[in-house]
Amino acid sequence: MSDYKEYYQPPQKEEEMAGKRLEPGSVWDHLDTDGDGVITDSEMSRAKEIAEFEHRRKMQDNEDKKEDQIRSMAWFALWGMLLYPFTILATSIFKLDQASQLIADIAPTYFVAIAGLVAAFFGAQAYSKSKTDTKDVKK
Ligand SMILES: [Ca+2]
Repeated sequence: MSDYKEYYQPPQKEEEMAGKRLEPGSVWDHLDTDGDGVITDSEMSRAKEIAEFEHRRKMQDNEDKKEDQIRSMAWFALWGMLLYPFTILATSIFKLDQASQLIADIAPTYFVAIAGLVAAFFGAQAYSKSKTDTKDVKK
C-alpha cells in the first residue's frame, strides 16, 4: 500500500478537481443534447450515429444524381445516333453538299464511339445491379 501512495499524485489545479469542461462557445456544445452541461458517452455515440446517417444519406443522394446524369447522357447519345441520318438528309436537301459529305465521312467514327458509350452504360448498369443483388442476398 505504501507503493500506491508513492505513485499517486493528487490533482493540483482546481480545474482538474472539477473534471473536464468545455470552453465557452465550444464547437462541441451541440453534443450536450439535454443541456445538463455534461456530455455523456451515450450523447457522444448518438451524435456519431446521426453524423454517420447523414453521411450515408448524402452519399445516396450523390449516387442518385450521378445515375440521373449518366442516364440523361445515354439518352442524349441515343438521340444523336437516331438524328444523325436526318442531319445528312437535311444538309443534302438544303444543297449543302460539302457539309453532308463531311457528316457522312464522320459517321463511322461517330457511330462506333456512341455505340461504345451506350454499351459501357448498359454494362455498368448490369454490373452495379448484379453487385446490389448479391448484397441483398447476403443480408
Ligand atoms: Ca448531457
